Amino acid sequence: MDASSDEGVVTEEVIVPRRVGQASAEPWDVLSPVDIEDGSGSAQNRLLIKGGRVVNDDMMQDADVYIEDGIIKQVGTNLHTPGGTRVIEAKGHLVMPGGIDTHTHMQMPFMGTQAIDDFYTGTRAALAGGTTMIMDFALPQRGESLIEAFHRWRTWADPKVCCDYAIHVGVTWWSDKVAQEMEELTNEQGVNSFKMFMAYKDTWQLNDEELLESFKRCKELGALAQVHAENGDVIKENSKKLLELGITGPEGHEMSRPEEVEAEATNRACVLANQVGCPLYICKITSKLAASALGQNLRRGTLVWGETIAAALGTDGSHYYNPCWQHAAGHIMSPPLRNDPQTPGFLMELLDVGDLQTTGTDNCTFSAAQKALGKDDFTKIPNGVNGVEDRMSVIWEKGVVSGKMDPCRFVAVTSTNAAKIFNIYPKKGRIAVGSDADIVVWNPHATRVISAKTHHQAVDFNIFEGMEVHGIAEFVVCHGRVVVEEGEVRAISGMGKYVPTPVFNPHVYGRLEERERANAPCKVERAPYEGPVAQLNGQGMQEGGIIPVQQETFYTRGPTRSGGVNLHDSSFHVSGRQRDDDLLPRTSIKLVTSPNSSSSLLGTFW
Ligand code: URQ
Ligand code: ZN
Repeated sequence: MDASSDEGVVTEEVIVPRRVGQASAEPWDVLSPVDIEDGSGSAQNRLLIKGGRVVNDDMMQDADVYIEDGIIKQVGTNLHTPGGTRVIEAKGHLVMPGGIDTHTHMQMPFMGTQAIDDFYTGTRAALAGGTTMIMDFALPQRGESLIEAFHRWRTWADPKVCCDYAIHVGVTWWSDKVAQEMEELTNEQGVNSFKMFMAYKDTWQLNDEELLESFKRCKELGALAQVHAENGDVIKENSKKLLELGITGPEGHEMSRPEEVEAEATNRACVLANQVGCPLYICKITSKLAASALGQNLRRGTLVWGETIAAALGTDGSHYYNPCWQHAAGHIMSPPLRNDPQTPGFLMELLDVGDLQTTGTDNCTFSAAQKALGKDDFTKIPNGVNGVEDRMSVIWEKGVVSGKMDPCRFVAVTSTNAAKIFNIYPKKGRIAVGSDADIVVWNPHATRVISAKTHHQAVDFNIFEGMEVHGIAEFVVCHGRVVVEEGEVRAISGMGKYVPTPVFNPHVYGRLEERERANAPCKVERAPYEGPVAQLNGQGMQEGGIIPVQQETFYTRGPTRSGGVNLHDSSFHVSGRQRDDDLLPRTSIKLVTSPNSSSSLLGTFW
């Protein structure tokens, strides 16, 4: 769809990336930035996307977009562009900010193996589907330095990524060292979000006290606290029970962690975060109950944001009951897909109305052979599924084509909201002058059938297998460079850059200060208490449950000269207590009269 621009004939410059010394580039071939910059491939830095409809989260307009040196320079009509500008004809297409996938795990070591999509295949597939940025996780093992984990992930990603990326860091254990490293990561490495796990008992799970400490630390640092919200203790208990019943198949996975196990943790995380005034982000909500729990907290004023994922929007947990073990195991992820066919539509509607704000994929792929590590025990099936390539199309199909949301809302939930929440807006997430030229030219009417046979991911399984979807990324521009052209992916390994995410995001922290001022607790001024005070026996307890009464509370007059009780003193107190309450109850009372009395009342009451 190349064409000359109206402003006169523009020599068309077509790029055919070639590896130095190779006759032609294989479609899967990659170029390093050096190949491009040393003149072997022509560096295209002027691009005009013409005739399309620009869609941002807040508006749509028919406009052209001019790009130079990776940045959007002009948006409008009748633009003046310099000679040598490449033109992409976008008539009948939507020109949208490239997708931002808030939740991926490329090449992650997990459950004894390693996710099979790495930072190259994973980001190349992302671009193929219209996603131009991913947010991955550096997850230290318990006891490991967070900073070392962060740098390890950087060394994995930087040479391979074909698109930009950010990193959330896992707080998988707690100590003063962790607290100190969190500060270094925010101050020096551009990390503004930390993830705590409420599941994965005995590995990454934090208890409530550790969650509170990590939330307080996030707040001190101006960072966003993320949680994986499932009750890991219940999951461990249920898993043991199910295995003892001989339920070892993938169906046991969802049985072990029903919706209420996700909802309980979601609510608990909201309450804990709210009690310490920490902004909270709930990752990958997959159930109605958890989404409803988040919504209730949201409406009580809790600062909480919710993410769901392509898998939960596009399919459901019925697959766990498929008689084919591999098919069922291929859908294993946590929290699991739900066996309620209404769930995908329910979650999509919450995205539209704003109870949920972002969409990730939790892309963490394992081949059939890797999944078979759990062939005899569902707790050993590596958790994780695909999504990074198909997220945009699945949400377009299930969200826009279904009439649940309009294209502006689609842009919000696939790109802009993520940029705002993670404080990289409008650098990312918008078609505007000055924003990064990460753009997708979207054909809303074209269709494709999703299949592992044709997808760009390395994994041999696709949870959306056979699904026909509308919405195709005809062109994808990343860093101002055309990396997808009519379905042809021209990924450039290492072209992506790490994107620092700054702390104290006004979108997240902007209202916290005022809110805390408005809700600050204040003491009540009152006269000091003058009444009786119990005595403690040193261990903080009342001795034997008997409350020793301060003698002076009953006797306002001192003892008589002989040391006896002054009979003018009262024997009971206004509090209702009696003088002898502290004495053990007696079985009988022996009346003793003075020696010289002859009262017939001598005897015994009981
Ligand atoms: O739980 C996660 O976020 C990681 C460990 C991948 N596994 C998964 O099922 N999502
Ligand atoms: Zn995850």
